[in-house]
Amino acid sequence: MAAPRLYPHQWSWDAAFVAVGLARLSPDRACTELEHLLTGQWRTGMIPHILYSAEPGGYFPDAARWRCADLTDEAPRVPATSGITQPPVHGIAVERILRSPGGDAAAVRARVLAMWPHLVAWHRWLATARRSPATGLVTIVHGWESGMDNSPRFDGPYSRVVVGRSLPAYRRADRDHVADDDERPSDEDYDRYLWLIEELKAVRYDDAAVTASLSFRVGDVLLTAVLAAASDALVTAGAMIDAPADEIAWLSSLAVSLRAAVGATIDPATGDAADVDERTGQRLATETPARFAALLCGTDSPNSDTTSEDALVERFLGPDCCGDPALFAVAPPSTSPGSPAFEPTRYWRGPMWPVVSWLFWWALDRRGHADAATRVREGGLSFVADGSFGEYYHPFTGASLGSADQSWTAAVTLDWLATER
Ligand code: 9WN
Repeated sequence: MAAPRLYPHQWSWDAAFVAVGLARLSPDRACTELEHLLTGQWRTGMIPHILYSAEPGGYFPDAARWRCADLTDEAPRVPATSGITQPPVHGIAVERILRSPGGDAAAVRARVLAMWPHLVAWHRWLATARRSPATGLVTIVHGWESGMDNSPRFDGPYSRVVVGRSLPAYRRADRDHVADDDERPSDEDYDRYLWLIEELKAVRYDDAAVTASLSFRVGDVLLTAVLAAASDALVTAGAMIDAPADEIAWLSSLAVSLRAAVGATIDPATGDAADVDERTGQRLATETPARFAALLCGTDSPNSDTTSEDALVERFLGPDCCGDPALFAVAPPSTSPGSPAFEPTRYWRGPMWPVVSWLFWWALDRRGHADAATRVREGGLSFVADGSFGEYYHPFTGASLGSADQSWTAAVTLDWLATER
């Protein structure tokens, strides 16, 4: 479960982070986490963003709202799933499982080898069904697919989603579990989230129809960078388990082309990467971690002053991001305090999310920026030190917000602490 009360089901990218944390305690349990997630994989290769537990649990939208198995044979009947996806962090988790010392190493390798074809199918689906021919970025068709639901990154695209009158009535369940409504997306946001589900159902989740017709279509630069980084991680993992050479080579070339697509969004004047509205072609520059997407996967851009990796790291740690003097500790806020869109307690519009810090920490460490990585890890640990394992944190006071006992927050804390030792 992503969290016992607010999110009593398995979420896709949460599960990958959970596996990262579990790998430190038990690589076997980490494998079990991912194997369970793969039971929900669609025949197309898509890993859906939610696998519903058999217990209803009170989360909305529930499986009945999606009706996936009724509408398409591509979806499994059991477990019931949602009909959209989430960022592909899983390859990163797999590499870390293989590198973890505990457990029976040969048995873990065998389990990862059994998962391998599913992971390749997953990357292939993203690289084919969801790759924009125009930008080379991975297209998302719902803000939930980014994992950063109401981020200002999507304000423009969501403003172009017109909610139809036929939107069936619904009742939000999320606010039953969160102290303050200001910590969640607005009702207007929810109408659009629910309307997009109706659009998906209308085309029976058919991939081609979805990417041609949905009224929300965004080239997600951060998700694209995650896919590049996860493909690189799978290349390393594949070599450790003797996976088929042609598949390893394909993943390696995929990473190269995704890196180029991320790099192509970079504005040479600022060094910022950006999402792209695939409906209008508009570049969506925002003061969010998306502008540092190239730090996750590296970039081929020329080593000029603004776009070199060192310059990016400096800006990432600087006053417009992790180094804003008002911040409680070093961490990339979900929206920079200097941005007009910043709201300190509202979900992805300002709070600090430990998993996002973890991702940048992981990338900085892997790409040889050891001092920067240490600062981000120490900052992240300062936020989570109260032991509440909040879903997100107030960027100035460090107060825990949203759901408590959030699994992925506990998982990245475990991983950070184990690194210290
Ligand atoms: C919708 C589970 C998920 C995370 C997302 C986060 C939040 C869901 C919601 O919770 O989204 O998927 O209902 O708000 O935004 O990143 O995976 O923790």
